[in-house]
Amino acid sequence: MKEKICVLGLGYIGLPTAAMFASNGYDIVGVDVNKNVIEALNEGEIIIEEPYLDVMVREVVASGKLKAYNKPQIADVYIIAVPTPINEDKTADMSYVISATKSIVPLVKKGDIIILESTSPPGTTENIIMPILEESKLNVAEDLYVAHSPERVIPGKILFELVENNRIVGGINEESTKKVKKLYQAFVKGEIYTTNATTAEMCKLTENTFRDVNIAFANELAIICEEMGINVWDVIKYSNKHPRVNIHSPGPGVGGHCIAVDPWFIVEKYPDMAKLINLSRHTNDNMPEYVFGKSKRILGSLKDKKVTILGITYKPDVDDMRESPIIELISLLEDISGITISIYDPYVKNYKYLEKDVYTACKDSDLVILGVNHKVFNEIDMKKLYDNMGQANLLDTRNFYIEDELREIGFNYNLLGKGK
Ligand code: SAJ
Repeated sequence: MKEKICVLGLGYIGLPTAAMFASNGYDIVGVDVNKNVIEALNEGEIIIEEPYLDVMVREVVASGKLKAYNKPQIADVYIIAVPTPINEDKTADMSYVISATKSIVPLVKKGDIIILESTSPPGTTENIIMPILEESKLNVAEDLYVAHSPERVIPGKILFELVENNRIVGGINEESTKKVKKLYQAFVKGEIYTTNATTAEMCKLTENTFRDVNIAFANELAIICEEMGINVWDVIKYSNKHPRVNIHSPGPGVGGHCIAVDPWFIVEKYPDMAKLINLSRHTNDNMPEYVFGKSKRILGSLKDKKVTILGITYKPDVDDMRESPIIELISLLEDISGITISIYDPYVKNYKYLEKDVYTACKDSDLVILGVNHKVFNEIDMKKLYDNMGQANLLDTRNFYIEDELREIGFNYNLLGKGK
């Protein structure tokens, strides 16, 4: 008999996980506090965009394997996949994890499995989840199996990566780790590595912090190379020919709900020790401001100018705008008096300044900023775009264009990380 699973939180991680277990024959109850999510799901619909997820959800809802509710239902396994957003003061907001855990206290029974999937500060499983579960009057360490098993999937490839990626499971004891590993083996084809709960929590944070620190290094190089009058993209390209060097790419900042957030969870716990991590976060957070400054330098002044932005999502080829650094850039531009802002992003359906057509967006523009390198931007007729602009200034923050081609058309081409 397969266990019945209750998944709390039907967002970017909870929903694909629920659908994946359901399509492997498990009975799943999905729980969310958002009425729209539940109503849509019970009709077989989803309200987030993720390739193939709609098809999978439609199938498992139609077959009765996945049902959504607004409150947890009795089950054998509870997977907590609620958000852990960041507070104003850069500490983790654990209120959703706490209330989700509290909501299952009246339901848990001896032998149940409780898994925290939400990315959380180190110590959460032992210091937050376990004490709440104690309120059930069960002996948590003996009667329940509790573990942290972080997801590592990348938006846009979630279903593929859920199956193929290696996974970590960290239990509060060996029995918990074993049980949870066995459960995920239902669909995970990658290796499942086992450890303790706090190590698993720290691994998840470390992976994203690794990216953040490396991106900060690339961004710092970009600023230095610009000052030096050379091209950072060449420096990185040639340095990466060394067999043991792999420098990341600079850009207008780091977005998304992981890399820009997770390092803070380490800083929060060890503020005096996490110096490099803290500095890297600040370096990356400062990039929209740097791009803003470069835009000002290109035009002399942004006052009364028209600026067009191509791409506002946090990374290419997705519709996801969470923590997008381009949104921060837009808010800096908005403070300039008399400025006109227009945006073209075929992935985004609803946002201010959005134009449906790229040439209209660039009409009479003084500066085009490439914010995100969506592949579809290759289809833009750059000559036509040039003809539409007022002054043909272009700022490429992603090393997307071929400089010589744009210069030949007549553009004043500027590249983030390249000095004059
Ligand atoms: N970026 C750069 N330079 C780079 C690489 C990325 O500026 O060299 C920027 C991107 O433009 C973007 C941001 O960083 O704004 C993050 O993008 P990403 O595609 O690298 O990562 P995410 O946030 O979509 O997903 C990450 C992944 N983590 C790692 O690669 C270590 C994913 O595997 C995690 O599951 C996910 O975070 C998560 O949920 O934690």
